Amino acid sequence: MRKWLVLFCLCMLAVACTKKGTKEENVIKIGAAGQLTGPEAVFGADMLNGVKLAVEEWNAKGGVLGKKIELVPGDDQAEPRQAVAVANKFVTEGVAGVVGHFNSSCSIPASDVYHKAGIPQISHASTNPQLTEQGFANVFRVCGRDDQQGKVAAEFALGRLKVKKVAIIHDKTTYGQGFAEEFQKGLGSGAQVVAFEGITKGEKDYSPVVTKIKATNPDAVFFGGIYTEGGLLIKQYKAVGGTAPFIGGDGIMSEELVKIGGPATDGTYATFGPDTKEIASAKNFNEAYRKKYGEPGVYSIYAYDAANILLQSIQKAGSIEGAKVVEAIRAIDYNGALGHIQFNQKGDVKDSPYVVWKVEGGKFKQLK
Ligand code: ABU
Repeated sequence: MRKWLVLFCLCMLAVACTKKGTKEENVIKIGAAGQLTGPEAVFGADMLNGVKLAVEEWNAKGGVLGKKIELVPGDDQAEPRQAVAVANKFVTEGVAGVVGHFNSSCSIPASDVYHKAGIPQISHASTNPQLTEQGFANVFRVCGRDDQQGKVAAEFALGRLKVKKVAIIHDKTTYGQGFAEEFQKGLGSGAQVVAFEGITKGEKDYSPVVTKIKATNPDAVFFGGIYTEGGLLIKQYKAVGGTAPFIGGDGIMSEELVKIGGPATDGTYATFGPDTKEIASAKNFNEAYRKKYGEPGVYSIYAYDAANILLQSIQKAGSIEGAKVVEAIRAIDYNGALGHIQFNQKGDVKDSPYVVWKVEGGKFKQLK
């Protein structure tokens, strides 16, 4: 009797193992990481929907290497510690690669986890130079860098706005402060920096800092940070009688800035990539995305291309083995929604043009 019981248990165990094995062998998992909840969740949804669209398109064509793609979302809540937790969870789940994270302060600590596990990471939006300066062969980004956009913002402030006095505010994050320092570097001796102030993210009342800034009588106010604080700062600065235009970067490029800051945001400038509504290669993406998810956010297309680069590289590598996929990403000559993408030795895109946008009538419009 005992013999039959042992045999029965062994059979049940074998069935359980086969079932698990079958599922794992039939899917390829990829991670999509960003701030899916919290005050910046709009950027997180933009990313997730871009990756979803790419995965749906691949699955509709039969998947990759004959297997369906399973998207594993990871919510880092824009918090570095949570980002590391998400990265460790992805490693445990056996993802073949990761799109994300959004915030540089999340992508950088998470990249250490992916590096140790040999998993490819492609950030769609993290622009702090440090991400790809660590010498990690598995780390890539499809967006530009803050040393590039900081220079463009400074050239615009000096050349177009003819500023002589500039006040700088940042949100003390890896991105916000780093971008502010790159902007200041770009100004050189061309303009006087009359204030350089750090704010605490998440607060609601910035009247002390905007009052201080107004008293310096700047020709422009630069802000390194995200739309959540950007919208409040602009609104509160204008409310105390400030008149200088704000200049920000990709972190404020969301209609949410206008929702938070209201009409005070009209006349605000931001550096970002060229308008994808004007790019022929982005047409199919824009139409497909709109049909499923509504109007794309500015970083949706970057997440879509990052996911496609990852999936195309797995296909090319013929394997989900990290080292082979990384090698395929390094060698890729990709023509996607954003146009042509190739990576340099560091894992940055070879070409990342920045242009200047302006809020006019409540909408961001690319300046000609
Ligand atoms: N690049 C804009 C915001 C994301 C980041 O922290 O880099």
